[in-house]
Amino acid sequence: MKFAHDFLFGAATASYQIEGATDVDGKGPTNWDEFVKIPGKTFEGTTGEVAIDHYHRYKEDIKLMAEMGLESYRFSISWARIIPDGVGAINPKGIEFYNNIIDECLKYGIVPFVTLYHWDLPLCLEKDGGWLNRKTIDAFLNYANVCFESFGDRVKHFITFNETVIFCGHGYLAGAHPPGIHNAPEKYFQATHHVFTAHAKAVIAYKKRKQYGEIGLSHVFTPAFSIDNSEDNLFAAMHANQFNLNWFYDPILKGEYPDYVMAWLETQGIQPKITADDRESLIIAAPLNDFIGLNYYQPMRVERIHMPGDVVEPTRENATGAPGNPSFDGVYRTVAMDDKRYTKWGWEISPDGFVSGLQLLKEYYGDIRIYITENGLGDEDPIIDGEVCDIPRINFINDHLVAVKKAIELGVNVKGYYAWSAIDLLSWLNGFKKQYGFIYVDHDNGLARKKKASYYWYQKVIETRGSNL
Ligand code: BGP
Repeated sequence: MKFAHDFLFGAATASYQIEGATDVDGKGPTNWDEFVKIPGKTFEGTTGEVAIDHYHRYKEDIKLMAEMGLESYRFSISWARIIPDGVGAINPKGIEFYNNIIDECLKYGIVPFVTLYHWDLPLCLEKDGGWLNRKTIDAFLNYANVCFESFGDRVKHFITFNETVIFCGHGYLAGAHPPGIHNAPEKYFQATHHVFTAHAKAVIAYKKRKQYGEIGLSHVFTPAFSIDNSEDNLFAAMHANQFNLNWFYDPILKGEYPDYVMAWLETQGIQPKITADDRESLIIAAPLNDFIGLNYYQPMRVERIHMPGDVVEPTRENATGAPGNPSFDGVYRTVAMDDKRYTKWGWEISPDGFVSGLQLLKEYYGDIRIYITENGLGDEDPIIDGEVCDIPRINFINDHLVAVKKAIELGVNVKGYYAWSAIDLLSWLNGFKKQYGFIYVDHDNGLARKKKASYYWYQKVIETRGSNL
């Protein structure tokens, strides 16, 4: 089977992870610019100050993407480049930079797929309470409107937020992302609610403009499966999916929160405060969402435990949920299983889990349009005779594209696939040690770019619309 002609083959990045130039041309500071200064937070103390200097090399990078045949490029806008203090004046240089990126993509026929919020919050807003402060909802709506106004004539695909569970979970439960707060479930749920409300308001505002594009949000997709058929562990998987899937998709797609999670929050006395206006926004926005983006890296294998609620701060190596950690409420724990394969960072490699997860999602939410907005292998790529031989990445993406094909055949409405990442970039907590790209960046040689084996392979996949998989 070939992928349909309107299926987009893409690749993704995020502003903080590639741009550098953190205080250039009027950009304001962000929560991440500040957070990485705290000793021990990132591998070898890496920061985004230079990252891979995409700010100055975007033409070279987009040219390489075009040569690879990329049909669509997912990138994010740094809020603080556009509105340096989060709420005040617009920085024309910031608008100009993203206009240049968009125009450069269009020059090659690459469809720009824009994320408005990929975790870098203007520092002033973070200092003012960040996502716990309701004012951030209005600030986001204002920022989103500036983006729609400035770029919406050429950008027809907008993602409001990237992975709420990660920036809120790591921000308020694990303390591994800004604002670095540990084990505060009440704050975590309140912050997620503010994000969903901000999303809903932005969706409504976008649709009012009649720019005739599509809008949705991306979530990290970690479907939970029980390690066996015991009643206890099946309960653990159900519970994990309620908290990690339904809590994040129900308010977006149904306009209401899952009863199961709400009832649990009530027993703990930590339900988020929801105003009548929030509720109304969620209800109005729900049917207006055009798609959901899924970032799939791995599923979760879970077993039931009975512990007092607490979260262990994850190590950098398993920061995004590799096995070993109890859930914040002490109800289940993620488990590494002998018969599964894992990456060097302990993330399970499971194309089958991808297909089953997509089927589960279809059961919950029907035919909603889906883009796979991230999927890829973090590795230390081998260099042999000067060539980057990232064969494990080729195998990984191959198997996951085959899984997408299977899911489509099973009736799941997947319209595009974005590999993470287009080019090697800064991993939030793992520095440059962990690579994901089709394009290698040589940090010992002035950040020179080089095509990897996977670059030529993906080029072929796109050229043949996946018929060689
Ligand atoms: C996702 C993020 C990306 C990227 C990716 C890989 O959660 O949206 O920005 O970082 O994970 O994560 P890591 O760099 O931790 O391996």
